[in-house]
Amino acid sequence: VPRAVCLGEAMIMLAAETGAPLEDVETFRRSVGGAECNVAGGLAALGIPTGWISRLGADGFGRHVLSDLESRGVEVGGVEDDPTRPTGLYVKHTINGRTRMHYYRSGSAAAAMDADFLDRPAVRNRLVGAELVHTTGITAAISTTAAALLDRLAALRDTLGFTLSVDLNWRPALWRDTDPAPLWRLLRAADVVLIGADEAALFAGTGDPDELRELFGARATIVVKSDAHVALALEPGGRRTEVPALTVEVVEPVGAGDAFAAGYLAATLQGLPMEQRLRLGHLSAAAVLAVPDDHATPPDARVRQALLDCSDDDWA
Ligand code: KDG
Repeated sequence: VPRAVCLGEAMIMLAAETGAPLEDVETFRRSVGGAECNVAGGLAALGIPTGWISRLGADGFGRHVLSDLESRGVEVGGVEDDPTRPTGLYVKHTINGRTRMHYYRSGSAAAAMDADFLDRPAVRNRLVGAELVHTTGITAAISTTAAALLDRLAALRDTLGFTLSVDLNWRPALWRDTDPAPLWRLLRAADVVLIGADEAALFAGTGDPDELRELFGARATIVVKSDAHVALALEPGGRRTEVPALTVEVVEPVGAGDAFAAGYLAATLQGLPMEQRLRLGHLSAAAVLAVPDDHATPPDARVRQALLDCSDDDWA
């Protein structure tokens, strides 16, 4: 039984092989992305038995997503096939160091998730057994039915007792003309909120942890990753812990937030103190920053342990 469950859409990612205008790009490299499945892969790589719950098209892309996640150790028994809708796609295109995402996902199999999806035995059993369920603001954006599923998920948390973790993952391109009220409800229901200060400023008008706490309510531990590359955790009792990021050469940043979430949540499930949760978040994020994909294998266990145990001076 998975200890952690991640719920949300996975897609085939097609990364443009050159920074030419998109109309001139002829070759794309295939990979797999999707915020919640990135976190699932990260948790599994850090030794946490993890399931991913979603829907995929009954197509070649869906089969690739499934086998890719399985090869990374993610449990996929809670994934449903849809013969009538496709697996979503997105194109990742980096021009002059700026990455743009082009989504081809409306009407996807995952967008058809709805509140009743949580009643399927394969899904419900995994939620019943989970200590932690992680999702993101992207799931609130992909369809009104997926947004309704999240209200139901928050209600289930109250009866089943898992910890509900939410990463804001603010994606303005998915919210055009859509009321973000479901995302506010999700954030206010969460036990853990992971958020970047810059996206928080765009979404909520502030990246300040105390102001975010006012907006989201006092229930959650709020982890804010600031522009200055410091992660700050503000716990319900008011305790603050800050840990600077490692210095790394950034190849492409998309997915680093998901890796941070995986590290933070894995350390939480392992019962590590807050400083080490934030350190494991940074360590996992560093691995993703160094590759063009949205996910990466974290440093191996010996390196991780050495960095978790080192003094503050040696850390950064
Ligand atoms: O956090 C990384 C994700 O943004 C990426 O993997 C794709 O899920 C994705 C999205 O909707 O942008």
